[in-house]
Parts: sequence; structure tokens; C-alpha cells
Amino acid sequence: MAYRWKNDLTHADVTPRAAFLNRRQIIGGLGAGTILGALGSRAGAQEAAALEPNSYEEITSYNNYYEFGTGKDDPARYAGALTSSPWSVKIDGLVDNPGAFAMQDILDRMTIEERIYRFRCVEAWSMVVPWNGFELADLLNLAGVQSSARYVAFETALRPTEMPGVAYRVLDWPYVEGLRLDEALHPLTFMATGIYGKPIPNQNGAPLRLVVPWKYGFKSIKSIVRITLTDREPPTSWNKAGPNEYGFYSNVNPEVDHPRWSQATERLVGGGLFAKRQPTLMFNGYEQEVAGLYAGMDLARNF
Ligand SMILES: Nc1nc2c(c(=O)[nH]1)N[C@H]1C(S)=C(S)[C@@H](COP(=O)(O)O)O[C@H]1N2
Ligand SMILES: [Mo]
Repeated sequence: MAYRWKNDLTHADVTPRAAFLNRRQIIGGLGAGTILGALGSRAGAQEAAALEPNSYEEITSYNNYYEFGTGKDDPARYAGALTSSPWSVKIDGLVDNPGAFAMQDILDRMTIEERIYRFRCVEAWSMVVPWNGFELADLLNLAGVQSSARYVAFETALRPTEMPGVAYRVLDWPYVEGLRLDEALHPLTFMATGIYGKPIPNQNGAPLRLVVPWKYGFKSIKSIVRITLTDREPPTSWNKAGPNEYGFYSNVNPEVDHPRWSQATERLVGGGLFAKRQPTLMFNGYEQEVAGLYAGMDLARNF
């Protein structure tokens, strides 16, 4: 398994600034759809050039965060009550250094970069978001993943006094999610701490939320308080709520419809009332980078 121990790098290994900026542009700006594969390819360049981020206003006022209500404007209205600082994240399970990591200590040890990613909700709307943050792999390195680990489980804060939505049993709180370890270690898998260079607002999952750009939005769990390395596939909130509708993988796939609606197209948020729906891309446009993770799997069965 490709596992990068960045903490073992010496000063001499630090990427020169020009190369770093170039990589940042490649991953974040010019080619969200390319890391190595499509570089230089015409289709890749054209597709990348078309990635125009949504406005800050759109990204922070049209949200799903059911702990604050099920309306799209509920999170912006009510999430201000969440105490997102100070914060700590417990990392436990199959790790060498389990414990509570203070958010500030995490930030001190990470280099924040920008990633402009497509974001596709299972409800068939989409956005393009300029996130700031770091790779999940770098955070997992701090904890030291043991060789027996196969999955990563995530848990959102549960604060009944700050979260009016948890009074309703829409979901089995706390919100939980999970990834296979190789998905979690993939360089596209990101921990967001900001949007447009500003600290991430509470409604978007402050102070730390997962972003897995090739999966439906509900995998991108917000306001994480616990990360557990395990050897078993962890339960996930939407799968528990509707096992026939939401699978563990939840990879964006225009060919596998939700039982109640098509996933072939999507509505770009902010596109205007008369905008044409756009085709949904396989793995949300990240097929070159991630298809290998699912080689040999039946994607209709493992949905
Ligand atoms: N804890 C928690 N995380 C969550 C959700 C939620 O309700 N609670 N909603 C998910 C869904 S369905 C989507 S589409 C995205 C929305 O992220 P955004 O509001 O930043 O666009 O958050 C995901 N993460
Ligand atoms: Mo979603």
C-alpha cells in the first residue's frame, strides 16, 4: 500500500517553493481533475479550465448539516451556536499514538494548501469549492496507522444544547462516516479547515471536516471529534437510515441511479433558474485518479 511518511522527510526534502506552487496549481486550481494522469492532455486541460468556483455566499448559505435542521438555510441560521474553538479530535483504535489532538496542535503541524474540487450531493445538485486544508493521510501519519488497520471511522460532535436538529431523530446521532483505508490515504482525500482562504464557517463543518471529492457529499462528514482506525467496515449514518438507498462506498456514478431519482445529471447551485442541468461525471470527474481503487469491484453492487 502506498503510504507516505511525510514526517520522515528531512529539510533537504522540502519541495522548493516554485515546485510547490506549481503542484498546488495543478492539484488545486488548473487541474482538479489531474494529478499525474491527464496532465498535458487536451481534454484534461479543457475540463480543468471550466472549473469555476461557486461564490463564498453560495457555498456558505446553501448547506446540508442536519444537526442544525433539514432546510438548506438552517445551518447558516443556527450553526453559529456551535463552539468550534477550542476543539480537539480523538484519534484511536489501531494507531501507535492514540489520544486527543488539540486542533491548534494539528494546525501547527500541517501545511495548509488550497484544493478546488467539484462537490456533488446525492440529491443531484453540485458546486465547485475552493477548500483550504491538508491531506487526511498527513493527519493519520501523526497518529501512526498500524498495519492491521483496514478502515477509518469518523464521528461528528453531538451537542444537544448547541444543535437544535438533534432533537429530531432524522438520523441516528452522532453522525458517523467511514472510508476504506486506501481511500482515506488517497492524496485527493482532504481535511478542510477553510474556504476561500477564510476559516471554515460552522455551517460548513468547522473546525475540521472531511472532503472526499469523488464520493457523494454525505461522505464528507463535518465537525469531526473522533477518528478511529479499525479492521472492520464501520457503520455510516445514511446507510443505517436507508441501506437500499445509500451504500458504504457512495462513489459518484452517473450510471447507478438512486432508487428514487436519476444520478445521470446534476443542477449546479447558482446556475440560475433556467440553467441546463449538467452531466454527472464518473467518480465526479476524478476517474483517472481513483478508478484503480475499485478495480474488479461491481460498482452497482458496491454502491
Ligand atoms: N455531521 C454532518 N455532516 C454532514 C452532513 C450532516 O448533515 N451532518 N451533511 C452531508 C451532506 S448530505 C452534504 S451534501 C455535505 C454538505 O456540505 P456543505 O454544506 O459544506 O456544502 O455535508 C455532509 N456532511
Ligand atoms: Mo448531500
